[in-house]
Amino acid sequence: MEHLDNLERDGFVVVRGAVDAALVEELNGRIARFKQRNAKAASRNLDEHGRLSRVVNLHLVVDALTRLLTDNAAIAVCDRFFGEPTSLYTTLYYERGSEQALHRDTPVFATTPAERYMGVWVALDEVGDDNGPLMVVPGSHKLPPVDVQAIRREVFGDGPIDPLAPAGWSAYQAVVAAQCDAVGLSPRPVHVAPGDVIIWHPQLFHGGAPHAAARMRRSVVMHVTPKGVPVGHLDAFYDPSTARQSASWRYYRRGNRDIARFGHVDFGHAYKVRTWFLRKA
Ligand SMILES: O=C(O)CCC(=O)C(=O)O
Repeated sequence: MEHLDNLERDGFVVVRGAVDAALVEELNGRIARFKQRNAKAASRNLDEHGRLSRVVNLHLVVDALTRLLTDNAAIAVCDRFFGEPTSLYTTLYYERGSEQALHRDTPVFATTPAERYMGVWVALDEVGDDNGPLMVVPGSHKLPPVDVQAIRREVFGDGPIDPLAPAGWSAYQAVVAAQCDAVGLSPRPVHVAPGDVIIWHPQLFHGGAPHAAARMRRSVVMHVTPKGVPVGHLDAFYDPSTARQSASWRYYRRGNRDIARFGHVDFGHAYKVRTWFLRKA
């Protein structure tokens, strides 16, 4: 499996054309319809060009998006990495570049056991330097272990750990950034065509480049794990003894895959809408 070897070597792999062009077209059409049918709910999330940003779990109301799990040649790489079938935990949909600073996902995808998570990024548009490509730091998944307990003491002292504390997130990312600098690892953009899929290792340092162009950058990130793996946030990351031992959500089935069931769609972490208030597309 050459893709898996590349993933282990570089911390990410690009699987070209893993999703059929016809499926990409269908999904783009369904999402456009979702926006029309839910104009009011979506409106507060749109930018000046009418583009959605960071919509969490859109697949719960645009069911065809689950085909990015069931009809995606790249998922075989995740199955091999996990050594068991890949399930869907959550998704993130963007119509513009995320412009996120370089980071590792592990503080908010703290699985038990560790490293049972992957990011699967599906391009629904052509992405080049002007429309916010994903940035990756090849080799950053192999940096020496970080002293997470030292960061915990510095940020939280003996106090409680807020699962989403910005300081707990950024202190860890700053240490990884310093490690990259120290050994000369630097970010590079990944240019993709519709249907290409980028998979990243749980420890890959990555982010989103600035998006200057008015054109869209439609993409879906699937956060995948094996079925039943609990996923915690900063509290589980900094104090694994508090982590749940099993997932607290149920799953539903699509094709031969399992998908975590949640009750709402989150628009940019600014507001949430219950799925039954949204018109499906
Ligand atoms: O899509 C992007 O620009 C970055 C996505 C990302 O960093 C993430 O989902 O963790």
